[in-house]
Amino acid sequence: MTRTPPVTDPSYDGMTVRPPEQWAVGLPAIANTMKVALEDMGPARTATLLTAINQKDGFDCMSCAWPDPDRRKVAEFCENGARAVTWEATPLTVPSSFWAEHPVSDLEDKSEYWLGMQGRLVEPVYKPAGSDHYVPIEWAEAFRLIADRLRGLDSPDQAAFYTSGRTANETAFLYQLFVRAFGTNNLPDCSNMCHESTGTAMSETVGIGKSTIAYDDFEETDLIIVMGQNPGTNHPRMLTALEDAKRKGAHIVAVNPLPEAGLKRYKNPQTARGLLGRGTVIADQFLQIRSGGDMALLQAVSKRVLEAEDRAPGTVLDHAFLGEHTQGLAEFREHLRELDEAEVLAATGLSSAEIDELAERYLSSDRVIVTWAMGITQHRKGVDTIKEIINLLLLRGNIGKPGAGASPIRGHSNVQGDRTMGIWEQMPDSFLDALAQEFHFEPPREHGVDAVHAIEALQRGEIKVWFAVGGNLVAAMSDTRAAEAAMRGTELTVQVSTKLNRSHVVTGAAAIILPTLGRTEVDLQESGPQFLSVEDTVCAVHATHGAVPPVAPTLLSEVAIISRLARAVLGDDGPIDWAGFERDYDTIRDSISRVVPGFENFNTQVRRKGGFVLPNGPRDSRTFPTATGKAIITVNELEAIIRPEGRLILQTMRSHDQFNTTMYSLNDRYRGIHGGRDVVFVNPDDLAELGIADGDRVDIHSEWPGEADRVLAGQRVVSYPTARGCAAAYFPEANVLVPLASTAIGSNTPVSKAVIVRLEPVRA
Ligand SMILES: Nc1nc2c(c(=O)[nH]1)N[C@H]1C(S)=C(S)[C@@H](COP(=O)(O)OP(=O)(O)OC[C@H]3O[C@@H](n4cnc5c(=O)[nH]c(N)nc54)[C@H](O)[C@@H]3O)O[C@H]1N2
Ligand SMILES: Nc1nc2c(c(=O)[nH]1)N[C@H]1C(S)=C(S)[C@@H](COP(=O)(O)OP(=O)(O)OC[C@H]3O[C@@H](n4cnc5c(=O)[nH]c(N)nc54)[C@H](O)[C@@H]3O)O[C@H]1N2
Ligand code: SF4
Ligand SMILES: [Mo]
Repeated sequence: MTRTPPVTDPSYDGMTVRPPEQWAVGLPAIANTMKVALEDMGPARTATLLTAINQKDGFDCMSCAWPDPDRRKVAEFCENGARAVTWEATPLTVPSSFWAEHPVSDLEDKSEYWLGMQGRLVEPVYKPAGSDHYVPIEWAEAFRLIADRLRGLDSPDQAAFYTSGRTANETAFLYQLFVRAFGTNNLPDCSNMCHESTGTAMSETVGIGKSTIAYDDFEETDLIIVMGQNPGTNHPRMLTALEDAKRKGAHIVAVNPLPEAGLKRYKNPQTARGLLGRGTVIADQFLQIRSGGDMALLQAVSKRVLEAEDRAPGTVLDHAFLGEHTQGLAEFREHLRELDEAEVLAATGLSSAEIDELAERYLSSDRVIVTWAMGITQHRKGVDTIKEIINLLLLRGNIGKPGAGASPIRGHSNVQGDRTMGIWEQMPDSFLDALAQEFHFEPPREHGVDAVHAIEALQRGEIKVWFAVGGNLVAAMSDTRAAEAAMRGTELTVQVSTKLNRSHVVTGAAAIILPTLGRTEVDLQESGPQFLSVEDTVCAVHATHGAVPPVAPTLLSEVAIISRLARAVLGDDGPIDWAGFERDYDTIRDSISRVVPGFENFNTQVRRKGGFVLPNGPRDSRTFPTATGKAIITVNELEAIIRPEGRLILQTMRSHDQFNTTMYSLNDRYRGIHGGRDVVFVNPDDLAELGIADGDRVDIHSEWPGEADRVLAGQRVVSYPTARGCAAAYFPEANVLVPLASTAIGSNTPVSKAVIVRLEPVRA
């Protein structure tokens, strides 16, 4: 409570636009980190927290899912990690008087930035149907209200239970257990909007929807291809791994419509070289691809690999590997013979020479890693594109050997662990069987709704209660207006949260907010201090221990909230010992060790310094748990994005100073934007063609067949070196433009990276 929250947003009028930066991190990042942390938390709290983040006996950074190296430095975090910690661990709290002062209708006009800056939520609040105010209530009352509503439903499927990827393993396991014991598989999560395409593509082809590399593989590789990813902002410490790989002789290729600063040059703040020198060049080759062109690029490279094999039979492909571990090569070969180079060039916007160069790099490397994120998954053909990544890797045995593999880079710090723990609307029968055996009840088998299907079910009035552990679905979801209208149609929305966000003010008739502990806070239960665990993007599981006392004594942990809710809904006499779980989290881990493969002896393994790495068939032994036991080389029909005359393909992306729907500031330093977010980045040649100038204001119209335009009004045009025909704007604001029906084939992930738009100048 050392400061008062901002009453208004920083002024958007003061926005400045400068040329994009040519390198990432360096001194400005350190200066920024310390300034914000010291201002918000003061020196003592800052020192305690920043020395505990990502340390073996500390807490896991709650921001992204990037792994930690085995040898930890004193400061094992980045600017954005420190910002996430500061945002959560602010000593500022929302006072009881806040709720009387601010009607919900008033809060609706506030920005995410303003909402988040009000401080930590510390008491349960309830907005009765028909009222415009939340009022503080007791915990017991909150559980009773929710339980009454849930028990009053005609069917458990009339409720949906959302999860965001910050939820720890133990919490996620308990949550899905409660939801399934209640009787539904309606477990939509943020992953549905994120790496779902990865899970779908990899499960079908290699039998596991996760990275096939370990952290150390970055140090043993010859070539890393970074596709559709902006690590300088979204996984900042990946730049250190990329730099280390380069120092060991690896080459790096970046594939992106935007020349992101972090893909160009990195100034490592932990080395004198990085601070004082020119830094390290990251990408040896930068392929400025057109939005959605990756599938064509990958097919074209694979075709070149196959042609090299034709020229020198037996010397290019890894025949031993292909013969023993894969199927589908002949069909793939046949299919790529038909690939039309002109179509590839049109789809990618690249030259044949650029593609030749990438193919040569691939062919001259014995060990290749491909990493990717949202620039690949959030496309209509995202699943097929990832299958093409797998195809390319398989051709030369680049899965299941040191320094090689497929590595999706996950978003939220525990989004991967949540899936492992059963947060999925389609968990396989093997998991449900194990659950049944451990807890002596019959879990529902019918698949539940994912995020998009949940909104559609809400629209049809089929879902009446929305419960969320973390996240901010209303803002994160595609088609904001549709999502908001759908949410308003529910009878009750419940959010378990650390801080205020849009999902607390766009609610069902009745609404409840349950405040909870964050990762930074000590979690004290009857049996003593508890710890939780998380799984990072390369399948390493480790403990996370809170470092500072809770910001208020009234807070409950997420585990306590779920356990008490379960008792209120299901009663105390069932087969599941909810109170025991709350008392001692080791008992949750004991159950996990019997239900989830790879977690045997969980309590022992997780107590090892640094944790343990989950078994992974493809990585460890080239065992592919697919239907046939082989890795499957797939044939995928190329489908380019058709861009009508005078239209652009708009991607919605993150700025440097946000975490998804959470705003840390209105700056995007690397792209030269300061003090505002209402911008649209367009290539100068496209602007010339459209007769629009840098600095003009435009309304962005999104076109979808048979529907009225969706509009984001009044954006400032920024002339920017993005690929031709492609534009970019910030998520979540630009979510109003993404049609709900526009989803990736096979994964149902919203197509957030390819919205067909038209720019209409705003007349002064
Ligand atoms: N600081 C910070 N860290 C974060 C997050 C955050 O919001 N802030 N979010 C977390 C989460 S949940 C996630 S999922 C990750 C997201 O991490 P990213 O996937 O890096 O996030 P985006 O901002 O969506 O950026 C997508 C990148 O893909 C590129 N791209 C867009 N379309 C295409 C395409 O068609 N082809 C190719 N090759 N590239 C394309 C964009 O130019 C951009 O560089 O970050 C996580 N970490
Ligand atoms: N247009 C467009 N839309 C997108 C994307 C895009 O690139 N473009 N990206 C998509 C992606 S990749 C993702 S992952 C989703 C993200 O969707 P979500 O995960 O739903 O959204 P977040 O903004 O990460 O959620 C932030 C909120 O979580 C709560 N929170 C923070 N920490 C804790 C905690 O410890 N416990 C609890 N209980 N709550 C906490 C806070 O209240 C905070 O406001 O958005 C998706 N939407
Ligand atoms: S790279 Fe990601 S996990 Fe690591 S400190 Fe930075 S934000 Fe946190
Ligand atoms: Mo994500």
